[in-house]
Amino acid sequence: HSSFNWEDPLLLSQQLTSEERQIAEAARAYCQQELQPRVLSAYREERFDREIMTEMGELGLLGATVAEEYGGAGLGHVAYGLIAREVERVDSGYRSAMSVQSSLVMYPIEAYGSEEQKQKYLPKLASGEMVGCFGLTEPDHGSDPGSMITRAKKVDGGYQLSGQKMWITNSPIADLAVVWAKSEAHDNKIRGFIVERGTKGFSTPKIEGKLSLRASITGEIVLDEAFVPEENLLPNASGLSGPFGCLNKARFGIAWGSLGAAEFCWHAARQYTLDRKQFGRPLAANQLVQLKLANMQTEITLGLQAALQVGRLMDSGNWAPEMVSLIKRNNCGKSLDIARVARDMHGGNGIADEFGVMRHMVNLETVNTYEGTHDVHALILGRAQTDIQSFF
Ligand code: TGC
Ligand code: FAD
Repeated sequence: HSSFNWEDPLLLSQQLTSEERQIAEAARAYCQQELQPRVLSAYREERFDREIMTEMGELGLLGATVAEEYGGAGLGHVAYGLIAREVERVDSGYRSAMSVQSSLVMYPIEAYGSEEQKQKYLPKLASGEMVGCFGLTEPDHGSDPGSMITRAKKVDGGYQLSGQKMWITNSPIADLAVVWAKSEAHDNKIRGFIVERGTKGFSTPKIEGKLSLRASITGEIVLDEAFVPEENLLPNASGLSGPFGCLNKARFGIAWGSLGAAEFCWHAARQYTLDRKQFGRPLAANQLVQLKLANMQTEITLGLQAALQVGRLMDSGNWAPEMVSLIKRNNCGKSLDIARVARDMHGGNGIADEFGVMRHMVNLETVNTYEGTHDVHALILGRAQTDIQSFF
């Protein structure tokens, strides 16, 4: 038999193509060299550095799955997942900025947009020259976005949008927003609109005081009779399947990304308990500590295998949204548990921001909540196996 690789127990890297391995290595080098040194002060100061988007764009990390003719990288889903894992190994907030741009802004424009919209926006979003955001959640409608009250009223030459979106990643710095609203001219169906910065009646106040995801910028979108020209309506999406089509992609990336954060915490807990001595020997010499490390290793390894399998199925077109719910829910929940245990294993040092584990822990509280909470994904999976919908 061959020797056991504790960091990659089931040899995930051997299951990747050489292109996928190269992408993961390039992403890791950037993230460790350029993002890791910035994250501590960004988190302390609740600051997102805008130039990160330009840097990611230069490296081809934005719109990984978007076609090359529109400036994307034309890669498969597994490659996208590997990028998310490397970015989130540093911070979930940086991965959020990347996910929103790639899956929630570029993807809908590519999948539902007109040729003119694709040519106008995608290359600039891919290079990081433009930043986008995705407005679905409202103050009173989160898990149940179908009940949204944001409205599009038909007017001469376009639409007038009114309403409020809440908890929107990137909104305060966004050059454009993909906003979902019920359109009176389309039987009150949910439609997607590209709203550009500078539109009268469009503003994006920043949400202050987050205890989680502090290195990501979050805001509202306020629409006060904001005029959107006809050509900025996404022509090929109607109903909730429009925004959910984007969420499938983003949730898939999060399933990989959250495990990147968990891996950071696992590796940190292993090294810390090897280095730190109590009662005259390393903490890692204790059975209780080794049990925790073995649990972390097992859950991360199984979670990565599941994410890889879903990625392969997505690339071959043989997938269902419930598969994505299963891995988003499990991997985020397990990552949050792992971060909490790693925090504990660091003792008092675990609460200091320099050690990074508590930052990951509080970030993962958001990751477990957004894009469908842990429990909402359980309800999706429950419905799919009982044929009984528990929510209305
Ligand atoms: P339901 O009756 O289930 O479905 C309504 C219509 O939507 C279609 N659909 C999907 N289509 C594609 N993919 C999916 N995953 C889909 N899920 C549903 C469905 O086929 C149907 O289509 P049609 O044509 O028949 O009308 O709708 P419901 O209202 O009962 O849904 C309930 C529930 C719980 C499933 C859903 O609302 C839900 O998933 N809630 C969670 C909301 C959520 O995830 N919000 C995310 C906001 S964005 C965000 O958090 C970004 S953070 C990013 C970051 O910073 O990284
Ligand atoms: P609620 O829906 O009010 O849920 C509260 C609790 O009730 C949860 O525990 C939930 O699981 C539970 N619950 C809800 N319904 C049921 C039920 N039927 N049965 C049992 N339990 C239930 N949204 C965007 O559109 N774009 C973004 O870019 C974006 N970025 C975000 C960034 C951050 C930092 C955060 C925190 C959120 C972001 N969101 C974004 C919003 C996010 O998607 C929502 O917070 C999430 O969908 C949950 O909605 P809610 O907060 O309204 O909670």
